[in-house]
Amino acid sequence: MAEHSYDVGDIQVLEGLEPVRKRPGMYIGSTGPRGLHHLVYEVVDNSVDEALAGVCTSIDVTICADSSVRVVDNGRGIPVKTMPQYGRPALEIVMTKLHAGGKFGGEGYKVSGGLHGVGVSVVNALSEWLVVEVSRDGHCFRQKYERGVPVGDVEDLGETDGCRGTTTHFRPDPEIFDDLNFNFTTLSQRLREVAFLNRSLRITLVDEREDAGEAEGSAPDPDDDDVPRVDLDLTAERELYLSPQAVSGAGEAAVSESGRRRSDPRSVVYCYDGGIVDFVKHINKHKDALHPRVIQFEGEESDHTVELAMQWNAGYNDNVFSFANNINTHEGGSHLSGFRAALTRTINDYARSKGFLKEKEENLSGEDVREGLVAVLSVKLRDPQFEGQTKTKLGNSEIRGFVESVVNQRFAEFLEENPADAKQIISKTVQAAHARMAARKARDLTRRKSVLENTTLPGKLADCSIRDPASCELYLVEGDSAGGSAKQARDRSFQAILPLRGKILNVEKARLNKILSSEAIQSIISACGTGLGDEFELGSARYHKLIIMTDADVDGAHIRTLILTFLFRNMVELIDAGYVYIAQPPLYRVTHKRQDYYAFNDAQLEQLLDRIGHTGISLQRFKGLGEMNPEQLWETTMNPDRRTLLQVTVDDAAIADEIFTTLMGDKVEPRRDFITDNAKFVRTLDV
Ligand code: 0RA
Repeated sequence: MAEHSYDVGDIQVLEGLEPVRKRPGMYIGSTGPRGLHHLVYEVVDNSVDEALAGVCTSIDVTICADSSVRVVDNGRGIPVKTMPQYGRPALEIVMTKLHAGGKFGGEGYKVSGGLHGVGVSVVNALSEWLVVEVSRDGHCFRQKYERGVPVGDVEDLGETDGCRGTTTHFRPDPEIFDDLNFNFTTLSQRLREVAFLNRSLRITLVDEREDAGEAEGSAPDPDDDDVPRVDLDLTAERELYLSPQAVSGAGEAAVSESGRRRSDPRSVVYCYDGGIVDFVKHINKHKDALHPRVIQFEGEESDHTVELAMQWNAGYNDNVFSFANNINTHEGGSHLSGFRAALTRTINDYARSKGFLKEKEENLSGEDVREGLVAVLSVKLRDPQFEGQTKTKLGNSEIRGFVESVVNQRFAEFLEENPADAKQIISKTVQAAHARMAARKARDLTRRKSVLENTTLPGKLADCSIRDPASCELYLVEGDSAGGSAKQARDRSFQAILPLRGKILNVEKARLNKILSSEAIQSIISACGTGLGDEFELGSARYHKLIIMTDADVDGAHIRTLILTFLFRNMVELIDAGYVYIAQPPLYRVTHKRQDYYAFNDAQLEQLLDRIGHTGISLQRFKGLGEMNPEQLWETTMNPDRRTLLQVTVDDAAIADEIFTTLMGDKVEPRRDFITDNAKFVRTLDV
């Protein structure tokens, strides 16, 4: 290690990273899996900034065997010349000084990723070691750091053959992070999104870990809570619907249970010459498009750009994804409002002028025109302001008018120039309006009816006695007999039981008015107390835990999926608020020397039998919840001190939509493929 002295300015620089190690959460959100993955996004975003500047065409990400990550780009390379004001090379300053906002190094950038843009120095501070190599000005340079502190100066490694770029290789610090298990799927999904948003940028991800699948199994989900969660990502989803017990994080045993997913590729390459048009095609892949081509516009003005790709399908959902500087603006913002306003206005103007809407008919609503719409809206701007609870709402007000005028003008042109497509789109929205009016009538009816009956609670509900929603739980239970067991098993002070008879309606194939006529759905809505759609009120929720409890068999998985589909499509706020959970009933009971042991899946059972021995035991396999006596059900599945609940989260609405469309939509082929592809993961099911 080279000794070298620092002047006063340098000491400041070094101290600069201390707060990052003291309070990592302030910079990367958490030190759990989410924060860990954030490190990679931060480094990649710096490379993407080079791509945005038009000087980088490929980014290669490698998860190495020692849980370090290497990111290689062919951008300009981080500058290395000595900065007069610091007397140190720019590279060292970039890597060791916190710089809030704005890009270092002058005018190189038009725009830059705002949310993750805490700077690569934060990654450096939180890495056990980091090595950066820069090829620039015909030479290759390198500097190493430990926990953010340079271990020696920038070295000149000699001439290069003219290639350029930056390689950042770092190992997250185990003193900071709970565990270093990068999740291949999580990283690949984000990288795919980045590739969609940056046309023709080639991004690769390679996993060099010995047992890539195994490592993945122990960190399926980049979240930090103690509560195990089930993200609706494609992989977790297999487990969610087909074998929830395989989702690790669900208590110790589940971690050891989750085996390697052999079908997970160890490397992927993403490169989309169609950019966000390919993104829309991808989302609509398994849906019936209403018009053959994806509608696409771009617009540019002084220092911001907008790109839009959209296509309607025959379904009933609205899938509009908005981005600002490649950041997914989950909470929307000014760009999204500009887009929505323009869409509604342009369609209404066109529908009126062509006689699709009669004079006396009311205007199509925003919801009407977005029925069946898949759109990706991507804006890039110099100084993005992110607001909102998760800092994913774009605040820049100037963007609204800009997006609105581009979409107004270009979409009106499109409709005029493509009358056949226009007709398809307009008829769809007019039908949606008619259905909306019918639904309103149906809703008014149910409301009046419940008023007459003088109670809004469903008759089958066995409510709890406590009234404070924060301590109350509602179990949605499959079938009357399981409902009966649950009623006996529960702690009636805070646990309410709602038995649901038979299959509930598949909302994926129905409009709201039909959905509302289903008895099971009505009872869920009224028990929740929140209302629905426009009238949804999270504050009126009667329970802060909604626990889906179904049998560990195919029917149970199906019912669980139906309930989740309904909640995702109609009451997603409950999921967002973290109120939705899945109960985990055991599959086996083993009695040994008068002691009862429970296993939630086959792997656990094997483990257990290895531990207590295979002789002199009695083994019971539960076919359904109804087979457990109330004490057993309480002890294993309902007792808050012992049970394991999986929390349902939707991190990526695009992926969740894809899953629900695949599983619950009209097309049989993709569903069959999905099920055949995933059948090998099914371990805890009675097929
Ligand atoms: C500062 C200034 C310039 C580029 C970069 C930093 C830069 C940072 C990273 C991080 C990963 N890859 C990167 N590539 C570049 C502008 C340099 C110029 O104008 O030549």
